[in-house]
Amino acid sequence: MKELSQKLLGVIGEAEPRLRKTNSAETMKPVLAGGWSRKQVIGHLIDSASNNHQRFVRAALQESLDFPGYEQDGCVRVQAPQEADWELLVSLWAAYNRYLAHVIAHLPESKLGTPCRIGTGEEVTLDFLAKDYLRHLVHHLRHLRHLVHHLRQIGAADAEYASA
Ligand code: NI
Repeated sequence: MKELSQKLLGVIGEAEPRLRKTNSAETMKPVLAGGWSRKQVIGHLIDSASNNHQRFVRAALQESLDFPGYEQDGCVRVQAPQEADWELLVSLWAAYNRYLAHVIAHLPESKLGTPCRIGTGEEVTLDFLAKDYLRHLVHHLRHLRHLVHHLRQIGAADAEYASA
């Protein structure tokens, strides 16, 4: 898991300064019309980190893991990241992920095959969950970035979405 841990640290190291530079008004606006703002996306990624933290640790301690899924829209609504400070969100998200990278690096090799069921999903292994965690994180970060690149290409550098 050392390699996955290093990749996670690399992704956070690359994204964190870019997120910190985001103009504060931009962090509140929907990234796409009707969708989540950057604050809500980071709030969602903090949920993902905390849920996966518990999955990883429990799966490493148990023979198998049955863990509830999480309702992403409900989680964001209840926690109201929209009203939280952007710096706080980014700092927590970055620090939580750096700690998770440490946890991932220490997951015992012998437990990577632990069968895990999340909500009503198919049975997967702890190894899969850890790799899938990074895939999900990268998916959301790419979504923010590619949108910006695309808007710049079409000459919309000053459009409301262009500050990721
Ligand atoms: Ni997601």
